[in-house]
Amino acid sequence: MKLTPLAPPPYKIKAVEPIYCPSREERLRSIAAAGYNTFLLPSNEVYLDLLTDSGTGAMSDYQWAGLMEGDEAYAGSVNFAHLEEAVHDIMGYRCVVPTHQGRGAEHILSKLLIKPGHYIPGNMYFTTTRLHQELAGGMFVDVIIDEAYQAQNEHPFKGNVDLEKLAYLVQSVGKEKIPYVNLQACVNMAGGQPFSMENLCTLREFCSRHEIKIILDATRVVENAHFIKTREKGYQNRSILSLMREICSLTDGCTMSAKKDALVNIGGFLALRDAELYEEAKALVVIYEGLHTYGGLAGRDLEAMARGLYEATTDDAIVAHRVQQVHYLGERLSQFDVPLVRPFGGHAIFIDAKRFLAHLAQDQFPAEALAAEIYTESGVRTMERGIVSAGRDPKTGDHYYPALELVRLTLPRRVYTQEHLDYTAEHIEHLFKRRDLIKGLRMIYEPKYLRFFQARFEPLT
Ligand code: PLI
Repeated sequence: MKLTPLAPPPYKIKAVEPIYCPSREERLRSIAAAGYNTFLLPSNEVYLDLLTDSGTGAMSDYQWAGLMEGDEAYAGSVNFAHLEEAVHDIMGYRCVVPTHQGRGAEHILSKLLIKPGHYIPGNMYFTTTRLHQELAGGMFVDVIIDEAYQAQNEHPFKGNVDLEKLAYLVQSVGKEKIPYVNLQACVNMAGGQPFSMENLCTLREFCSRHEIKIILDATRVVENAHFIKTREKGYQNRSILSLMREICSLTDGCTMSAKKDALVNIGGFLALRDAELYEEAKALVVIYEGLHTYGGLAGRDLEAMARGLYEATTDDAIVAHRVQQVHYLGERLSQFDVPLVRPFGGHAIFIDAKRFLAHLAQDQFPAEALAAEIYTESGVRTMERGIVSAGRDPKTGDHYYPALELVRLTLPRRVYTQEHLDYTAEHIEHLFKRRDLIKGLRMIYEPKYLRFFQARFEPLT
């Protein structure tokens, strides 16, 4: 694959954080002590941290300045008013409930709308989202297009909803049992794959006809808007801000983990159009998060979030450079024939561990084993997104066996440089050459919920 040169970033570096690369012996000791789970590594034993893009980005000087303007009043902080204004202006939703992060919003939404026996269709599961749906008595139903499960398929909008699958569900269970469609922007577990505006318009038409709400998971909606602009015919001359407004106008509300596209280290919100639902959400947020004007956050966090939302959506170069960095890493790895999910998504490059470690069965946890090996080889921390993340079917207790068994190399926003990406790609190439020697893992400790965070493993002998 031809390498597209990476354009210089639209920012310069004002503060630096020293990093240290542990020796191979130290890395071997660290990964064993972490039970071969990269989530359990202390971050000072990690050289480059590509675990997640969640809360790991660099804020701008304007956002840092906003921290000093935090109004830490218990009730009615002015920073909440700034956040409300930003969400209304950029996304069009009038009712905003701040939460400590995305899953706080998912919790309140699930309690608000899901009753036992409900079905929640969505374009592929996300770990915390599905768990909150299940804990509220609902059942997630996957209605993403089949192409999303084909790692090699070059479909530009693999995050699209399959309207036939959705229609079949509505026909089988009845629209009364479907409180909303959960539409995720840049579908994380599929490789950061966007939906198209055309698909969203068709979905809106279908849902309006059947009186079903659409709730957007807006966590990576700015990246989704970028892909509509660059991949969908007719949108090339549109600004990210105008695309954001159009996407949100076709939905009834959103959950947001602001730790991603809103460029902050902590924060989230639930936004709604319906004023009655908003009243109920306010009643719930005081139980689980905090008063409805702070939702578990400090005033300064609300300010950084309001500023981050504006920054991410009014300077189109920020998201463009971020996506280019991801694609640069993908192209570098492709030069070495490392099997990757195609096309490259918005926040991360995903290695297809089923093909990288074709000699391992899925219940030998190939993606978990590969993430551990990448750390041992290079000091780079990545994340498993396969059978461990998928968890177990609550009814049968069996593992879910997801079609995609992936290792995610996630780029924090505005943190690493091209040299860091080159280092990562070159070390994974070395590993790819000796891939036949990599052994599978056995799980020796499994927590009840979201096991990927805390499970422990040992190498198979
Ligand atoms: O980590 P939270 O609670 O702020 O957000 C939960 C969440 C919801 N939706 C989506 C699409 C996510 O990606 C998400 C969190 N993602 C994490 C932590 C990640 O590493 O991808």
